[in-house]
Amino acid sequence: MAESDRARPALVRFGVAMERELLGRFDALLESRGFLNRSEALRDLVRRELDDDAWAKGGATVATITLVYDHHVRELSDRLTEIQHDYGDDIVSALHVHLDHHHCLEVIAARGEASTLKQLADRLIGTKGVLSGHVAAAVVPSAVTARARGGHGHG
Ligand code: NI
Repeated sequence: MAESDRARPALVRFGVAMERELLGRFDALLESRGFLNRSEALRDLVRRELDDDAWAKGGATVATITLVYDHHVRELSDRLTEIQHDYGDDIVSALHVHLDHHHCLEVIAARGEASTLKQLADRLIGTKGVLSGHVAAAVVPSAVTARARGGHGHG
């Protein structure tokens, strides 16, 4: 038995009734997105809904915040750094890429309460001069967001 098979949680089957026309549109969507089957596509949809729900309600989440900005805008880099220092306990890591002479890309990884991470994201993305901002959040088991951060090995 392969390692991945052993780690996979048990699946429960259930029937879904759907209008034929709706199902046809769903099938077309999952084909265009490269899903292997309806179950895989449904699981993906459900996970995304749960992520959005936790993000909306303030549950424990991990999130990446992506920013693109022009570092020549006066004091913008300083302001973004200052905001990140206010959330030092929640930010796990930050990646900074100098895209060209003007533009910087920053990807910030954070974990904690969704309400706190949302506030952080809103402040960063809302800072004047930020050209593009995006948040991707995911629900994780509570152990992952706990303050005691042991980490784990891969392989
Ligand atoms: Ni830069």
